[in-house]
Amino acid sequence: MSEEDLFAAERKEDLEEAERLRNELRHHEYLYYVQDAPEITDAEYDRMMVRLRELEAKYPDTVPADSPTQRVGGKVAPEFGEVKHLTPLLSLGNAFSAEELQAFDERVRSGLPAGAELEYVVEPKIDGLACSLIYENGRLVRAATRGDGTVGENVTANVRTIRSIPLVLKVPEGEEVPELLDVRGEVYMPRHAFMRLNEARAERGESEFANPRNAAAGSLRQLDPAVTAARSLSFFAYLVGDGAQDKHSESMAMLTRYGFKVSEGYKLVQNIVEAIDYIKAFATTRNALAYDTDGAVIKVNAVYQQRILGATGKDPRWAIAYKFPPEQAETTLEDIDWRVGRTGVLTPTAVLTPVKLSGSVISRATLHNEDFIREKDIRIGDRVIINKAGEIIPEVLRVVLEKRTGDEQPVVIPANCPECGWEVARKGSEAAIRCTNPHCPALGREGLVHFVSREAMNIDGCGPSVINQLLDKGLVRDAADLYSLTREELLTMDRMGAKSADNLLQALEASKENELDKLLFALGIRHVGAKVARILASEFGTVDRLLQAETEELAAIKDIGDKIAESVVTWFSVPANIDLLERFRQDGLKMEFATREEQTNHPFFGKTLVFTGTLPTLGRAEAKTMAQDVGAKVSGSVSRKTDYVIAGAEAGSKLEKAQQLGVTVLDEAQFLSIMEEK
Ligand code: 3BD
Repeated sequence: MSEEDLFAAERKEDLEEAERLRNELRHHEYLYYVQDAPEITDAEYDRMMVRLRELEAKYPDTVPADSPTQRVGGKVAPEFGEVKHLTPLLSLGNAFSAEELQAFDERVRSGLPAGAELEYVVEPKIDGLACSLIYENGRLVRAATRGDGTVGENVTANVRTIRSIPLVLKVPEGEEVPELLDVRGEVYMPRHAFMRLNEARAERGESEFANPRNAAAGSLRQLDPAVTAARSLSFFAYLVGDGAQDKHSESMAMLTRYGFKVSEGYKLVQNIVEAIDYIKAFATTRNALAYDTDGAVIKVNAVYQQRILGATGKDPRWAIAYKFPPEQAETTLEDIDWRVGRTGVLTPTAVLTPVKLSGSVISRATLHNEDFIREKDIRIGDRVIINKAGEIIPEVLRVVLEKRTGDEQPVVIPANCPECGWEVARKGSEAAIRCTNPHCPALGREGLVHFVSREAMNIDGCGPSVINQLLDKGLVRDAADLYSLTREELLTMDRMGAKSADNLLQALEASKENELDKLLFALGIRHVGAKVARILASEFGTVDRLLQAETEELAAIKDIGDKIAESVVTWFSVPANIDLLERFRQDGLKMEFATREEQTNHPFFGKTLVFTGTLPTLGRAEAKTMAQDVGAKVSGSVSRKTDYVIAGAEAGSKLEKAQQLGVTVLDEAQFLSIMEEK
């Protein structure tokens, strides 16, 4: 073959691989962000992304705008343009009682021909912000906020970063791709993301968002899409703009097929009584959802009936929002409890006279920081209104000033750390007050709690009470001491039976095999969260290499800023920290990150495997992990993209399909022998 031919052949192969990776990544984004049912690990996803970036960098002019690599376009918008909506985004009338819902139902029925069959759809009302997404020939071309309903803000670049929003509609084979589709829905921030964001902001001394809704709005209005991308926003679709379907429920089903998340648990009901029953039941289960809801929306299902009913002003006559009563209660603030966290920040918690709030008894509420207390002029002895911010953590909303007696005491900001007595300090404009003692015992304790936590070293059976005892008994002073704990030592502890002790020892042993990113995160280096830890681990591969890195080298890495770089270098310059790492090494911790180069050589790397039937010796989960560890993707269904099917006893339709498609079928022995290669 001539050199030119070789080049052409390589190019063809690369482009095919890139297209395969794009489809795989889209599929896994869908499984992860829409279905909530990932089939591969984050590390594996990242690896595919890295490989795709590599290939795309080789042929930059072949990169499609809707490649998964292009979610963050990199351009910072100077400002947001205005967008006129294709059809206005309607408003929504409110109801606050069952009677008002009955009245809505009567209005609906009197607006329709007598005896018309009437169905409603009821769905959770998500507390986010309304947006319109325009798809032309199946591709997302524009996204806009609701604005005043007629004109909104162009937030396309930011919306593209939301991974539960398909950049390309997943139109099933045999269905026509719509020329134009206007998808409406709610952009929201899940509670855990909201809490993490606020924690990080508090840590940096920035003001916290009052609720997930504001956080979502603030995140969507970022000029830099990279900031939005880091904010874990999500999206639920609730309407197709032009009503191409006959029924709302059909639109929802279509949106589901196209790859959107639609309101979880929406329900088709036959009358208003069933709708009210649904809402009553939902009121008790909504706190279990991962996001905030502030009510439920009832919609007439038949689109022709919606047309007959029309709208009064901006409110459709065919839909209504039932709003839950605000979850608030009044009580007395008895005291303020200042605690020191892992980073040395003192946070105030209100100690309250216990009061019932939506089903639970509340006796503590967050006060965030000193500024919060000052702004609300909170005093000890005040009657206060509390609510559930993010529906989970109670918060002091305001003081009931009318009930002041004059006996209330102003809040004294502690001058000394409640844990060690050292002075506290407030830096510059930061809201946070910190303990100045670098060896404050609180740091150690909270640091250990963090070290063993799930996202860090994931050491089960080592909760805060165990850690407190270990410290109190002098059995551990730092994280490395955990690894020299003996069974006998553990058995001297309260409520620690032989079984718990063995489990803990086993969990410690297992944690030694953790990849480097877990350890880096566990160390609690300032500004090194789980994500940064993963980047550092994959860039450097070993602790020793990271240890030698200079600030400039670190800051040159994508997503690592000066602040992080400095913090890492500082941490590694402290002799006690180096000592800690040395002890980890002696304890047998792995401290390495399986690098891509090692894996890419494996015959299963980047291949898609499907397991089916019962394997003679391996469990399904075990086989899956083995394959993933060498960089294979494990999928649940056989398609043209499947590279290998590993079939055991009683393999059914998947095996048949594999044979039909000509996919290579292996038995367990063959699978294991390929696993051994490399
Ligand atoms: C939700 C209108 C209709 C299509 C008009 C019936 C008012 C915010 O989960 N359906 C939902 C949700 C909101 C909706 C409609 N279905 N309108 C809906 C909605 N499941 N949140 N809203 N909106 C969206 C609004 N937003 C800001 C200012 C004024 N109105």
